[in-house]
Amino acid sequence: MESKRGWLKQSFGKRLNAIHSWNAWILLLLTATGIVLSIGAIRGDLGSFRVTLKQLHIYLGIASILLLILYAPMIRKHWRQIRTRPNQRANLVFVLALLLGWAGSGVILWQFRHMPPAWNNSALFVHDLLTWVGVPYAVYHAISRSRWLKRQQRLEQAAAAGKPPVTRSAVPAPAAAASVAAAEKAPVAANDATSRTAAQAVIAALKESPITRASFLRLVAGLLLVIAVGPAFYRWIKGALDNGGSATDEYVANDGNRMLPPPEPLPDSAAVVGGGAKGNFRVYTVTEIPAFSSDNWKFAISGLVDNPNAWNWEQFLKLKRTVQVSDFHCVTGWSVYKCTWEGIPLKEMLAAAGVQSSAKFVKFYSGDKVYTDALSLSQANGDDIMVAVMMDGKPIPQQLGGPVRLIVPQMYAYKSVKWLQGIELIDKEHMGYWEVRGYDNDAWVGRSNA
Ligand SMILES: Nc1nc2c(c(=O)[nH]1)N[C@H]1C(S)=C(S)[C@@H](COP(=O)(O)O)O[C@H]1N2
Ligand SMILES: [Mo]
Repeated sequence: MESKRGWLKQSFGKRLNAIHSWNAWILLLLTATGIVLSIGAIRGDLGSFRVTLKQLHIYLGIASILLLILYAPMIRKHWRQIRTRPNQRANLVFVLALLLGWAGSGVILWQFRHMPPAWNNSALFVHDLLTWVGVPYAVYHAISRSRWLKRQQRLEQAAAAGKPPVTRSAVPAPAAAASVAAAEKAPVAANDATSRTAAQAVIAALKESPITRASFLRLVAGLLLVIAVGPAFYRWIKGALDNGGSATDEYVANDGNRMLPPPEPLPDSAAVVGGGAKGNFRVYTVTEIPAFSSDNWKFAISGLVDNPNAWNWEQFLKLKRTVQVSDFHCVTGWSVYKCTWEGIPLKEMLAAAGVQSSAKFVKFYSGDKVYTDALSLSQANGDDIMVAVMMDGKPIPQQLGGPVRLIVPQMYAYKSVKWLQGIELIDKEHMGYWEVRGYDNDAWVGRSNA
């Protein structure tokens, strides 16, 4: 209450300024945390800090929404104040649209567990798009309105008018107005002075080159930003709007795995019964992306089973496979729909291994030697859980977890261990790589109690 009165006591301009600079700082921190969070390649380096960082990003986002709420009652007056400045009005509309868009999509992503996956996917797209557009804009805004550039501009104007530079603080508006008024009041001599000033102004305007140094610098800053961000933005938007999974084709074409012979697709797989995956995977790893060769690749099931087994590639390819179509959802919001997976149903593999009654959990080991995860035995016996070898009729490429990865379609994909090489039946619950670092062990999509 006290602080609120204090806030309201301040002049309108002061409050606007405070909101503006708070907004700038929060935006800077949101950008920094958001960019770090979005880089797939440093997930492993961040480890559990990633979860903290995400929480921080969310708090900052809430703070920025609070600022919008503080600003809301001021908007009418502010809008009127800048009625003669179309640029400022355009800027205001644009910035408000950005902030509202970020806030709306951010809240959806924050509350992803209560949202349908398609909402998360769209929200992530909007959040990313606004970032690609908004952050360069904010940088440009900061440069072009920086005190330094404004001073440049004043210096130039002054130079063009042949006068010593005038700084805003040196001649406050009232003083300037007073001197003009005084000049008008004075007789003859003043009249002379007025017309001289007017004439000088005309000449000054003529001298002013259409491209001033300040506007040139602004142009350069804008161009540099476009050059710096443009190509990456182009790649991102191409991938985001591409519904056919062209990135996957590229991974398949440049696969670093050497698995011979290649798996022969089943008819449903060769015909891609799902019609082809819709969307692009984001390649996630917590290690370097490993490469495998059929010369030394092995797959084993062991632990509390009657028939532990190990296969080399050729033997593994003889296991009976089936084909299924399923969606793939990452906990960070993106989804790939209608993937046609071919592989060995996990429950068949478990049945063949002869699970002992003391076994309660199934632990999965990645060939990256770092990543693990686990399912309860009853979860692991779900019909659609697959030890996958092919996607859309092609071998799973290295980037997407090939030669063999786990697919748990109804859970967030951190359960879908890439480069799967080991399955162990255990009697105690095991917390997987991300679960240890703060992810929910309950990973069901859209039906969580968390
Ligand atoms: N070995 C391993 N498996 C993994 C991960 C990983 O980092 N390492 N990331 C998980 C997460 S969080 C997701 S969303 C999916 C991503 O699969 P993709 O890289 O094929 O898109 O893999 C899952 N399996
Ligand atoms: Mo994920």
